[in-house]
Amino acid sequence: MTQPFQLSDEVASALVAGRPVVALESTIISHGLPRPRNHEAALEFEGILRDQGVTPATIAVLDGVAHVGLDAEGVRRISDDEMAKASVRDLPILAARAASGATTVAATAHLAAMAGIRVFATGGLGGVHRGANDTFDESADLSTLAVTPITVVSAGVKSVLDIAATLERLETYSVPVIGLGTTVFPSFWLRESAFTLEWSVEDETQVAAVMAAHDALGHRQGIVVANPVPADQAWETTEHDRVLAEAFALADAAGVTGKAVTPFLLGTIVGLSGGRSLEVNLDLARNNVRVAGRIATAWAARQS
Ligand code: PSU
Ligand code: MN
Repeated sequence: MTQPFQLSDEVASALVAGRPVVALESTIISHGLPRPRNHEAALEFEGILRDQGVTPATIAVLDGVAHVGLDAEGVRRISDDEMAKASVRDLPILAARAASGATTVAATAHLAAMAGIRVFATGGLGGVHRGANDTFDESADLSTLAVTPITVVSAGVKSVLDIAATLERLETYSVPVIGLGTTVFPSFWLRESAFTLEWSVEDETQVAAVMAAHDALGHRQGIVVANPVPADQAWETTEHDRVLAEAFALADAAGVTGKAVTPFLLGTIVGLSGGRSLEVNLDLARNNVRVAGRIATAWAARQS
């Protein structure tokens, strides 16, 4: 059987040498951020890691090949080309058809873990959508983290979701959720949600210690590190609430369902907020990438 993914030379040599590597997803670039800011962001996320001495592994499927680590042309393609939003279940279909897809948190985590990458940065994790008791709309990000050993740094889950239900599902799946310097679960654009966490850690070495203990127990789930957006970069709560209410009304009127819901809401919210939500999204994602770089560095140091 051929290898189900292609490592870039840079990622392959970092993994062999035990140097820190952080996985980055491509759906946030293709479907979560508007052009041309998405391309700048993709390059910037990689640059933040390189500045820390960490190797970025941006993941996407290009012409049927799952790439773990993209070259400049790959980064351009996920930014400019129309491509499918690919979750785990789409991977075999893209492979068989030699098609391309931008990988979600679920698909990115799956491929990264197969490649031996232990740390992953995203913006906000997918979760249980509001109204899921009727629609059953629950992101495969959750069921994938139930079976995928990777530490995901996110600013909580997007406040467009049902956060209570999402946290319950993570509990059911035995996925640890750890606040970084906080016991309040963040909600993407906001530092806080209405929900508290049982566990918090102060720094990246403590995250690496939890990862080591998780491995020693034979656990194969992911670990969620909840990293709130810095206070001076968070969105104003009243404006956030006003825009979200409007966005939900528009999604309802447009009858958006399924995998189109998250990109629709994110895009609509950027428009309704006059671009403010986009700046916060970029800030929180940069912050997650930086923290993931530090965790990967602490993890690599533990292994040596
Ligand atoms: N974080 C962001 N922007 C995004 C996403 C995360 O800042 O666009 C994407 C991730 O790829 C995540 C997806 O997996 O949103 C969730 O989509 P869904 O709800 O359809 O599973
Ligand atoms: Mn969904």
